[in-house]
Amino acid sequence: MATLPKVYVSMIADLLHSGHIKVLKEASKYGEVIVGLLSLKACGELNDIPYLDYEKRKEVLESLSMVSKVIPQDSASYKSNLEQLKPKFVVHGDDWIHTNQRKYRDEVIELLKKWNGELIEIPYSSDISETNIKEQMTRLGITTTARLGRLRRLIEAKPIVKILEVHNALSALIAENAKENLKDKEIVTFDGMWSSSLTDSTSKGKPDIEAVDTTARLTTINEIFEVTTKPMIYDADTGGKPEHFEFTVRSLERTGVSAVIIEDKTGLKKNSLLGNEVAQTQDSIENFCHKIKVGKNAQITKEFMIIARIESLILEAGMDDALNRAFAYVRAGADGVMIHSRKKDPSEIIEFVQRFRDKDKTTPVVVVPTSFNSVTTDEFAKMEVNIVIYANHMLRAAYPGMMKVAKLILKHKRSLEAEPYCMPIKEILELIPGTK
Ligand code: SPV
Ligand code: MG
Repeated sequence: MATLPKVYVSMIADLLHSGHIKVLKEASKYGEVIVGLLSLKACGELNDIPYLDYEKRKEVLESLSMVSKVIPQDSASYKSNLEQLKPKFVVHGDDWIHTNQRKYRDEVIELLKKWNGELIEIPYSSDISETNIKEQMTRLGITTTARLGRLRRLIEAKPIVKILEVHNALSALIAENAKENLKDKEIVTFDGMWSSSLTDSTSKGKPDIEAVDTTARLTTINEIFEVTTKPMIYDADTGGKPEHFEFTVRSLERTGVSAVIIEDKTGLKKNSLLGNEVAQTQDSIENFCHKIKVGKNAQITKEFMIIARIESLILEAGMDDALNRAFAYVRAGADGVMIHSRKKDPSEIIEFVQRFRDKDKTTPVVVVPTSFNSVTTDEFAKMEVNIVIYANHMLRAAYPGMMKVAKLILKHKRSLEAEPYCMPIKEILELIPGTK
């Protein structure tokens, strides 16, 4: 019996719908359909993180009669799979001409020429698409567990996870919706949110000394979670006493927070960016490891992350101390380390990450480049940093605008002169969907 020609279809197939079925049905008319199913890493390259893991998506596809085989596609590029299979046909919806996948389409066309293959493009049905379904799901909201687990998937999938500070629901909507179109039709967004002790305290008019209690912090987070879907990393300062930290971990998990960061300081906590200008004490390695272990034992989900923050560089205890602590905290069970610095020059951060990565290739590394702000996210990704947190910028951006307008009203004894610095009333009324 003559063998059928090979037909290659690449898919994420997260939420399978009639658009996918149409492509697969059409593909099966040309021969034996092999689906290249995008791995989590490949999805990350397309900035499209699926809800379902690889095995679940594979199981669904394999049960379809038009699919003869499902193989992994480990990159957004089809090159490796196509060169291996040399299929007669590649079938795709014609929508990719207008998206960030265009460069992969061009590559497919070039590759197919080598063995006289053919690209078949099926008219895309814009009424049903994964993007539309995902947008509708976002509008409906997200469950606690889905939000909680998402951070780990993002770390696995993306070269770098970008996190923005939020201190109330409105700033969180910016983290949720801010979007920038770069060249090559690449669309960049933030991946998640940072509940900062500094900005949550400051927006409540209190100093950053653990004076705002966990209940008040969680009230802010609940308001944020009502209107957003992205995962959150929580700044728990020192984590308090180990006996208290246990309760914090469980409260955060119940709320749907993905990770907590605790810093290895003890006594009255002061903000790190003050460094040794104020009295600050670092905890012993032994005590802090104990706190990490208590937290890990307390957590109920397997996805929740406890990240250990090392203050050695902030407190000028030296690079070797920072590294010793990092390895000790990982051995104690920390799911990641955050290294902090208040120097403008990034060299001590670069050295720490290099020396840490020499010995530990996998534990996620987090940085907060408030001071060393010249380094780009792409550069951090190259250094094998996993998460970058822009820790205070929303609050710092809002305050000068408010102060300027307040002073202009005082100066001119009316608001006319302040108007150019304010958002038009019509726009603020339309800012939040459902206002009208
Ligand atoms: C925060 O945002 O509260 C932080 C980061 O802990 S820093 O202010 O740089 O210490
Ligand atoms: Mg803090």
